[in-house]
Amino acid sequence: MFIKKKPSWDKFNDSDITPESVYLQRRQLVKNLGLLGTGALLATPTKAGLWDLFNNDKSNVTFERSPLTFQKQSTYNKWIYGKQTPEVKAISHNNFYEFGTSKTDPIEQAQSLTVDPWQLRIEGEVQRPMILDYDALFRLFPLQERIYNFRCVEAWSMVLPWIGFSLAEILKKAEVTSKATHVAFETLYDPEQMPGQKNRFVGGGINYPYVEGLTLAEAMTDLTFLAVGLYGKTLPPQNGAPIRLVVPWKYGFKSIKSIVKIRVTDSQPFTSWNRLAPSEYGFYANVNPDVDHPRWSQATERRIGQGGLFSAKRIKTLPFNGYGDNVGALYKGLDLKVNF
Ligand SMILES: Nc1nc2c(c(=O)[nH]1)N[C@H]1C(S)=C(S)[C@@H](COP(=O)(O)O)O[C@H]1N2
Ligand SMILES: [Mo]
Repeated sequence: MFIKKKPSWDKFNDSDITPESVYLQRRQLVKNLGLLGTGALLATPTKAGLWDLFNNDKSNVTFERSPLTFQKQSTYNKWIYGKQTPEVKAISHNNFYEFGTSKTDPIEQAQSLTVDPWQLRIEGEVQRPMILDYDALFRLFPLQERIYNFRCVEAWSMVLPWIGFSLAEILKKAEVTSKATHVAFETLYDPEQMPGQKNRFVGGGINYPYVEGLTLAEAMTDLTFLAVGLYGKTLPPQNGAPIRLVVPWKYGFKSIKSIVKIRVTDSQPFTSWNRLAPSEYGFYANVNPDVDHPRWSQATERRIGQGGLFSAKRIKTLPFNGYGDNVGALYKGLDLKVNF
């Protein structure tokens, strides 16, 4: 299938993408300076740059990732600004509180996560509930690669090449009923495999399983993606294998990992971060430089993997993370300061 029309959110140039050789050279430089394997530092928005300098080692990665076949749609691989994040950063600087709250806990703790067998249930307000097994996740729809900007509420960001398909594809197949208003998502609950679920201190106080939600209109927008791969291969567990949500115009916490349930609902579902700290994390969580987090500004962000040795490059944050043309209409008439 050929994509004839370039989507308006598709603004990368191929020249923006860093060749692998360049970042491998950079890694060698950091290694020569003796900076590898120094260990994790506390990563707060202000310290993300320091973390970026010191942690560059993926020697503890053992999880095997399979190459994926996908449509090399160069039209999807474009973006407004910046280069693709080096893979080593994307798979070693993570938030996945089921494995601990520091940025390096996921890569260190998640390698033994069992992702096959897996079951993903689609249920609730649908005519055709489904249970998809591991293989179905890769077979159900043609896989596409989409390079998206990704911004965490902690004011760091990356540019990531996801592989997967639109959430809308699955929802169309399941035939959403006329009562549906929202879609709820749930991560695997397995305290034996996830130390953060076993121990409240390790898991950052979240009431597990991790849950998230979207309005039905948000869920049906083509931009809303279910990723099964990253950098041409299946997802590493620390990034949410075998399947995770990617909602590029919202703060990263909406992009729930390692999903076992998609439930179409007739009311707004609970979401983990909103339940934990409602004054800090709203249901919508649209990226918005004009609405600060109570404890820090959201006007700028640190682009992980770009900039000099001593700091990640700081860039301006865009409304809806740059995707306003695509999704702005979903929020017509809504006060985005109240509905943050
Ligand atoms: N189940 C689950 N999903 C999650 C999280 C989490 O702790 N648990 N963290 C979220 C946050 S805050 C961010 S920024 C992204 C990070 O995705 P990445 O590690 O692949 O960059 O995952 C999101 N999805
Ligand atoms: Mo985040």
